[in-house]
Amino acid sequence: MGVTNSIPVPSRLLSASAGTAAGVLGLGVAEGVVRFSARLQSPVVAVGDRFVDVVPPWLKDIAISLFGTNDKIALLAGIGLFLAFFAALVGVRAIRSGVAVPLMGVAGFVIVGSLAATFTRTGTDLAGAVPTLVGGVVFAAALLFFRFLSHRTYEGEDEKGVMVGEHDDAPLENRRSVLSAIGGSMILGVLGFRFGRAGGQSTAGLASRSSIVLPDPVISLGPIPIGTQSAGADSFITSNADFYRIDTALRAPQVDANDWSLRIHGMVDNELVLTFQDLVERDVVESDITLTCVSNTIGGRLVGNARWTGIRLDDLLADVGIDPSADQIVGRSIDGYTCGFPVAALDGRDALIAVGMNGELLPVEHGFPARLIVPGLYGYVSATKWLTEIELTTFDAFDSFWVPRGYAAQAPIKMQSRIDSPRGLDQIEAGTFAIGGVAWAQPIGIAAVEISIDDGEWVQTQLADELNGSTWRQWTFEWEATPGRHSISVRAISTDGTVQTSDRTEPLPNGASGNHTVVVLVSEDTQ
Ligand SMILES: Nc1nc2c(c(=O)[nH]1)N[C@H]1C(S)=C(S)[C@@H](COP(=O)(O)O)O[C@H]1N2
Ligand SMILES: [Mo]
Repeated sequence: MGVTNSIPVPSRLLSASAGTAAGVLGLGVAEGVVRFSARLQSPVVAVGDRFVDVVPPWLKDIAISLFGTNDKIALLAGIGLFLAFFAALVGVRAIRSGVAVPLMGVAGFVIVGSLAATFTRTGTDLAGAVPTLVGGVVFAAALLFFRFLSHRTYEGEDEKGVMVGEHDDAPLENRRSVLSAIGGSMILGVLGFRFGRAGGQSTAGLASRSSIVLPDPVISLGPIPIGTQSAGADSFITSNADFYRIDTALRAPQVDANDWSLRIHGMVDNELVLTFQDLVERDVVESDITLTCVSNTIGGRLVGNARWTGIRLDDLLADVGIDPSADQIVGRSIDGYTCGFPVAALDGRDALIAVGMNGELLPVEHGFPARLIVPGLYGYVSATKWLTEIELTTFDAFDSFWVPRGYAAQAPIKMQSRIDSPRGLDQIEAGTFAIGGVAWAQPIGIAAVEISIDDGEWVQTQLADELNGSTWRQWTFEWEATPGRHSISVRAISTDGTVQTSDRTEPLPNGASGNHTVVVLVSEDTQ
């Protein structure tokens, strides 16, 4: 029968594994090469960055609500899974039939990766594509090698007259060389990844952060008064570890403070360039400010309160002199990200170029070595991390990063209030229960917080002490919980008498509004 003379085809599983292994090796080599120069771009991060740049804001908000601040990990994992699937498919095609189509597929991916790595947010640099090209060549070469190896194995059997038939599997000893090549490639690929991540450019920020110290403030604020903390509310100060992180950078930029400089330019009288040393030689101040993200949904945790150490922006800009026709201050990050806010926001509030957060230098994820913080404005318009430039311009002349993507050009933080305990659908026992939470109306502050149980009348809660108008204010309410299912809603009133609106809006385009409501299940007191 003709079938006994045909060369058996390596199994789908084996071919798919070989394809994946070639992919891991190619990508691992690419990620390893990245370590040698800051100009070399990681293909995965470059593609992810371009993806973040083009993703519509509503999809970003869905991703944040699904994955929270793990949205970056989710995106990278998604890219990884997609690539693994593609590499497996390429392996099956390349090993079991012709190589032309799969190699064209690989070339397609290399082109996409190279473009993403060449045209970055900060400019165009062909060198960025080098790791992708190297990785692509390694991927293709490994694929051809696996094809050769598996076919040689099978053809060899045929020549030796080993009975080969419709069954896919080669004898164990022949399959072993293919399997060990697969294993070897996987290991080499992972080592490449680790090499790329282990040092050089990828830890410059961390290294430089441990070589300098936080400057002392001219006048240091006292300890946070304990009267600011309410029963049932989250910690008044959010620790750096618990502070939410939102940015478009898949990997936090690693900035060496010794190479860093801040350029202040545009519609100014005297352009200025400051080194880190120049910056911290100015008067250093401290301020407690609650930062809020426009993507925060009602009851969400994309809000944090920290003590910031920094330099007053109004003083610095007074020194350079602002052209009276400039109406926008743009902060530009080392990765090209931009925020923009009104010159008019500098009305005496503590807008800072911050270098410290809760008594330490800024963590790398929160913008080391310097970032902007402006009380009362959402982070996306004001709080540029990894700050390298401040440009005075107009709203007519320039749109910051999120504006062309549908978010408002001007975005004061909306007054909000949140119930921290109980959490939604908590089960508690009947009896006295401390309902508690936070409310914010930066920079003017909160005058009252009210709750309504089971849609009843709004009743006053007990406010904790106010620290300043730009921090959140905590509140608590001693509730006699009765058995059953209850809903609790909260609303705030600011110091100018405005009552928080119950009209619900989405985060897009200028922040969510509406009352936070939780439903709680109260069981009979068991005592
Ligand atoms: N360079 C840079 N700065 C940025 C962003 C960014 O994407 N890149 N995101 C802004 C947004 S949307 C917010 S809410 C705050 C969040 O600051 P945090 O991560 O320190 O909490 O940073 C702002 N600064
Ligand atoms: Mo944000």
